[in-house]
Amino acid sequence: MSKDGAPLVTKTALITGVTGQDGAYLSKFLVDKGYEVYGTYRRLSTPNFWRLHYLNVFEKVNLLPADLIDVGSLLDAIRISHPEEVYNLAAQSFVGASFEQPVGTGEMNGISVTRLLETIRIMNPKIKFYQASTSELFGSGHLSASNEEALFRPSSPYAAAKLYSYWMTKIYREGFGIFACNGILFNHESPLRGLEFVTRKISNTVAKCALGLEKELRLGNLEAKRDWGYAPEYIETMWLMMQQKTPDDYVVATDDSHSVKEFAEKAFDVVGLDWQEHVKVDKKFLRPLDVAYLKGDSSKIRKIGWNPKVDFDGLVKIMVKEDLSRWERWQNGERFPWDASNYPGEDKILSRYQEKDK
Ligand code: NAP
Ligand code: G4F
Repeated sequence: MSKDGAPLVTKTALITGVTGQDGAYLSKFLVDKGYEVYGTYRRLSTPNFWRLHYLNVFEKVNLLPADLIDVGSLLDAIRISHPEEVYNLAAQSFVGASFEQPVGTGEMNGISVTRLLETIRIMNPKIKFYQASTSELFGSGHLSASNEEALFRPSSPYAAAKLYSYWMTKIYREGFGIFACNGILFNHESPLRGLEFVTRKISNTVAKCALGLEKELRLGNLEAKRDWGYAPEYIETMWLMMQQKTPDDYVVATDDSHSVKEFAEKAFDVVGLDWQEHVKVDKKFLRPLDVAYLKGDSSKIRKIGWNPKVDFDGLVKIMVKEDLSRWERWQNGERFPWDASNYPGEDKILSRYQEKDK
């Protein structure tokens, strides 16, 4: 029996991008459901499994080396794992970086999805396929909540590549009868979020400010609004859509939107500091194009049983408290798997926009 008393299922799933935020949470979720879980990771010069360790799931995931741009490795991952369900989460997931590496982002977030779909079509078209689509597809110009029918106006190389893979997923569903779903997920965050994303950058820096380890938080566009939810609740929808009778596309969101400024203000509130004394705007963090406003309408996925509980305030608290606890433990000499202690200050990382200014 699983933790919630439901009978355990014995299915096999393959997750691409198992080392990322969503990959780690989804691994834990599926392992707890009784799945045999395989996960792909890419070869790096330094191991990168801290999130799987953090969730105590590293020992339970079967690891397969594969790179999105290497078709043979994807083919082997499917041949070895024999999955009933493939969750394609691997991607170049940082919108900011997509302006600096547009070609690589196109390969990884666009063409590679066709590589995977082709592999499934040829090897075993009965495999179910989940594609990590995104609210970035909606892009700029929306003034109200977006549902599955809203217009797509991608505003970054990231979003353009994800739009291509969104359509390819639909095309393989309609053209080849593959059970393929697009999860159009709005921003979802957690203490396992990468440090370059704005929410975790804020929670981590706020924690350091509270402990006297840092004084400033340098941010770009404070006015951008996002629909931010809690990642562990979002990954549940990936599984949920794959259990339906027919494949479909679903928006996943809290249906609420807040600005970066509000996030920073609330985060400093959690530790009793005034955000205005610490936040500085730095144009290094502005993008050539930015989506001003994103808010979802997730009625469709809620109709099939999704019921998230964590709201904006709750999310900010979870993230700040966890980063605070980590830095406190670090100050007490405790060492444990965690990204921030190895991360270089962002001043150390040059951007192509800085070069342009010279
Ligand atoms: P993440 O933490 O950045 O994880 C991305 C994963 O992709 C990592 O495991 C990464 O491996 C892997 N990867 C990157 N390039 C690869 C390559 N060339 N070959 C193989 N693996 C590669 O992202 P996330 O937040 O978990 O997001 C998961 C997916 O959902 C992504 O596709 C993202 O675009 C999409 N999405 C995310 C959100 C969100 O708010 N989080 C919203 C909508 C959609 P390394 O660990 O080696 O880097
Ligand atoms: O945290 P962000 O980098 O996330 P963004 O661009 O919304 O993308 C995330 O969500 C997408 C879903 O909508 C995913 F598809 C994607 O993979 C990723 O997970 O930036 C959020 C907002 C942007 O408007 C950005 O310009 O925050 C603004 N921002 C302001 N200062 C900043 C900063 N973003 C970052 N990363 N760093 C800053 O200093």
